[in-house]
Amino acid sequence: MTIRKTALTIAFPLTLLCTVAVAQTDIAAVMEALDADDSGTLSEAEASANEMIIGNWVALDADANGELSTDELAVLAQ
Ligand SMILES: [Ca+2]
Ligand SMILES: [Ca+2]
Repeated sequence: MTIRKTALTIAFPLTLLCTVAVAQTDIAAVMEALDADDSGTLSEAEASANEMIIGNWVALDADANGELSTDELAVLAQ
């Protein structure tokens, strides 16, 4: 049971990424809400407040620079 539950937990956020449509305006709102230092990008610490973003951190951080730009977040809106 434990193994099955873990597999589901891993698979679910990826499914969410593909199926949930997030409006572009929501991406801007998410960025504004989470960007605690107003740098215009999300650090891993800032993103940790959002389970969906931190759960897909590696996939979202396309250039692997340790920060999420609005463009990288916009993947959630496609
Ligand atoms: Ca920031
Ligand atoms: Ca990045």
